[in-house]
Amino acid sequence: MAEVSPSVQQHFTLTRRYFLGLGAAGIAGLNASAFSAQGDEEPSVSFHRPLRPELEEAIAKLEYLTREENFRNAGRGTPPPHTLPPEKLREAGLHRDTWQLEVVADSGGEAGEVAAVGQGGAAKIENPLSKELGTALDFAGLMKLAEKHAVRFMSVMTCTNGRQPFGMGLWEGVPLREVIWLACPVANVRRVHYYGYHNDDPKQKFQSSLPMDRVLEEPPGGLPVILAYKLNNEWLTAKRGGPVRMLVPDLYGNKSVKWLQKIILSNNYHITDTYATWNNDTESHIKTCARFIAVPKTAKAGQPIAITGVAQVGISGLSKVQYCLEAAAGDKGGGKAGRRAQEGRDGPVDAADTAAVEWRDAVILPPPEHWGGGLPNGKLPDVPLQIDPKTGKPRQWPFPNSIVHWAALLEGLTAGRYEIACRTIDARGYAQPMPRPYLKSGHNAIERVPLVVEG
Ligand SMILES: Nc1nc2c(c(=O)[nH]1)N[C@H]1C(S)=C(S)[C@@H](COP(=O)(O)O)O[C@H]1N2
Ligand SMILES: [Mo]
Repeated sequence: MAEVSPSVQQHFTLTRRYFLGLGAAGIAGLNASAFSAQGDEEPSVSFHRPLRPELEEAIAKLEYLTREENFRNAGRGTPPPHTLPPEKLREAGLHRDTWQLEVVADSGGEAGEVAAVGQGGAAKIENPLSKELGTALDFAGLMKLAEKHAVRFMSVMTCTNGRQPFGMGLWEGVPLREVIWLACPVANVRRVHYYGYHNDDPKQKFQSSLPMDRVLEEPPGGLPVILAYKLNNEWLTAKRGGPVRMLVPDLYGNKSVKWLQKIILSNNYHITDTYATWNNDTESHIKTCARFIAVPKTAKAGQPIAITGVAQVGISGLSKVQYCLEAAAGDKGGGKAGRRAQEGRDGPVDAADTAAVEWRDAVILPPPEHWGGGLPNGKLPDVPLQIDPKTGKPRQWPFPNSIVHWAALLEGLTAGRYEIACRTIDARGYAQPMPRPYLKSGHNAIERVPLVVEG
């Protein structure tokens, strides 16, 4: 029986149509000779044969969007703010009825160690949104902006130091720039610094920052930085950083500050991120990398083995997911693929490490018809930015800063102890962990798992 890692409890039965939609190209890579014709529903793309039941069963356990309760959680604090009892949450402004957001100019030092820097002097803004002045933005004010500016998009939440993505969300929010324009910045704003509720204890502050430019405009095809208030079309829970969190779609999770309450516009161009002081490269774009979801620990010789996984699709896209099977180290002296990364050595994989290994292509699953995430009937609301409203289909697949699932069927294995490794090839042709193998800018070491085939 396939073992599902505890992080991936995203089980549901996909429609038959979804399997049929997998397409002939994928099946060819899965030893088509074993497939027999059947099927009673019109496939959505050209397709000859249904999948082998072993693979169909494994794929049926994958759900594209992560349910709120299945996200991995990161949110520091003593106590972590989401654990406060309801009345304390209200008091702390962590309820839609009491939430307030301040957008102020750097008064010197608040945005970080370094106060306003540069010849121009301190940032100037004409209409600070502050509690003191009674001008802070409340939730009703945010909803007013939302009437005109709300956007939805799908984006992966992933931690610099995480081995697996934390979750794939459909987020709704107001572009941060709309809120910043309310404050009328007029001069000397180079960086936007922000933090969330931290039990009113400066030592617990979790702060992040972005260049003003990134906030005001994204590259063509890019997604805006938003103040997110919904996940999977439901109000953002306290656990996910509600009522409002920052959501930065192309960087690692540490930029997406939860329980957001304060934004400081500043001439301080330095990175003031808490995460940077913890030995992380906080400016790193999300990397492309493959991870296993379900691989059996043991199997019988001759029995087809379905394996599934997830690929995190970073800024450089995805062209392939590959796997390789080697005799376990110590058995026949194999086990070279990604060994270096596995050993925690932080750097490029030697060509010699992977050349000896035969990498095979896995099937990358197509866009689902049932998107999961607890959406009623798995239907997306109108209309996430990555979806073409005319066709209802993704404009691109997979899209950057997302995930995609993959699957493969291993056949004809003889008894022995094996190791399976997986990797991505990004859209530029770089094999994981290249071109950015250093872990402190995002964990992308090659994953390997053992498999015992019994005679
Ligand atoms: N206020 C606050 N926001 C935070 C954090 C935190 O500790 N405090 N952790 C960050 C990090 S490091 C990550 S990876 C993401 C995780 O988001 P999630 O808990 O919704 O999965 O939240 C980010 N936002
Ligand atoms: Mo993180």
